[in-house]
Amino acid sequence: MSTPIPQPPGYFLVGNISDVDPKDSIGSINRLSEKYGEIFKLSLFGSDRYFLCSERLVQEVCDENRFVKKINAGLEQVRNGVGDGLFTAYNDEHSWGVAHRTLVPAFGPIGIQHMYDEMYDIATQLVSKWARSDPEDSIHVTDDFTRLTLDSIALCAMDKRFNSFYHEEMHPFVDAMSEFLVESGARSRKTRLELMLNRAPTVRYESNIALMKSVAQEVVDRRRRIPSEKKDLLNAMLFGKDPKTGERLSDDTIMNNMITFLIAGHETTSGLLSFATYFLLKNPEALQRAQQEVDDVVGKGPIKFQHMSKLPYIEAVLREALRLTPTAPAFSVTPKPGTTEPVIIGGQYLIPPNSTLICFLSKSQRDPGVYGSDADEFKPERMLADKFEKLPSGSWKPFGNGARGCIGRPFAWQEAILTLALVLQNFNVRLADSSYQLKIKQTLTIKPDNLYIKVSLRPGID
Ligand code: MNH
Repeated sequence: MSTPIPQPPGYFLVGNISDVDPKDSIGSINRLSEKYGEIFKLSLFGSDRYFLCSERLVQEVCDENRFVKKINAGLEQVRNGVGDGLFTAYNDEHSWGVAHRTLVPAFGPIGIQHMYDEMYDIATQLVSKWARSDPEDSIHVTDDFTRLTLDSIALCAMDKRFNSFYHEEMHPFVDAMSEFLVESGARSRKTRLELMLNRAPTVRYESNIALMKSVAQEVVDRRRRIPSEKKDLLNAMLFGKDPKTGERLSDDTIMNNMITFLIAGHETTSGLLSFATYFLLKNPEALQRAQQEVDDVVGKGPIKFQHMSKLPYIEAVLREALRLTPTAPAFSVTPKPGTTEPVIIGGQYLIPPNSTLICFLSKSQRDPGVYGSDADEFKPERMLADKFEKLPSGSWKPFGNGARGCIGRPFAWQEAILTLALVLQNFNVRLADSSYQLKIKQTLTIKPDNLYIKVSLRPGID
């Protein structure tokens, strides 16, 4: 016997479309989960989607022997811009394996150690900018963190300087990218007829894709013209060989991955740094403890690569921020190809083969069965290494799962620790408006909306 999976009453043809506010889908899903519990189903645009909101269900579908990543309707559209790039490649797409095996070492511990000095260079640009601001200036934190993360991935991965801190406006790549992502989502909700009748958004969409491609092409062309000895991702892609098959990446795959890194490599980390800052400002004791840790471990001198593994409380703050506000808020899986019969999950729910199962992190990472009745509160202590290591495996999945999990995790982690530590070392930080209430802005990722801070340089720093 299986338990029926709840679904809000829908409408003929459009199904549950009215249950999800496209501007606040996370809020909508959160509310539905409060009403229906650990699993519910929505029928959207002709297909059923199952939302998994508890630790145990997420844990179960993260078993790669039974489930694999699903390229859902939204990702299918993102392929219009980045094709077989790592993030959007199909599981059985040959070029995914070639690119994955070629790039894993470049993103590994030694790879990112090579990138430390360049990350530090960019992070100090943020510090210099803030140091020159008037203590009464309001700083749009998320914009500056986006400048930092974009410049950092571009410099570390492909030796390209966007120099975002020297410009009022963001680099055109940023706008093209966010419009492209938003429109990819919108397109997955449009019918073919709508796409045909209203061409204007498609024209704009295509010009955004062209802009992203031209930025990536320019970088590739320059490297071919002026070779470099750098051990970066671009050289790994241009000259590296797949250790398994000996193959090289095709030019198309290289371009797709360049754009993929620029996109995947900055939005999520910028959001993480912004949320971490927000939570620290709302929790003065945690802020104090984090700053104290930097003072004790680093003092006033330069922050070195060796410090990265010696800041456990900073790491706990980042983990707790990603738990409460996972900047990539969900990922999708499906029963393994070849599954012909419905599968049972949670010992009780019947799932048809080919269905989309959405691991909804904003809820599953707040499972009170794991985190207790204070699951909604920001408490970095629960993420200190000894406790973190004992958490059940489905309770913290902000970087996705298994072979298709985040390849940039060590990169993002180093960048986030370094930046947060550098900010706390140099500044006292406060909210520009102490009554600020968290509002979330979502594209494909989430960030705090309209978060402004004020900073003052700490005494004793030259
Ligand atoms: Mn990242 C995959 C979250 C930083 C590049 N990333 C994923 C997935 C999640 C994720 C979740 C799995 C998506 C899915 O299953 O559909 N990533 C993050 C978060 C941060 C992050 C929360 C920062 C914080 N990611 C980065 C950085 C880079 C990067 C930095 C690059 C420099 N991520 C990727 C790529 C993939 C990915 C590439 C796809 C990997 C694959 O499927 O082979």
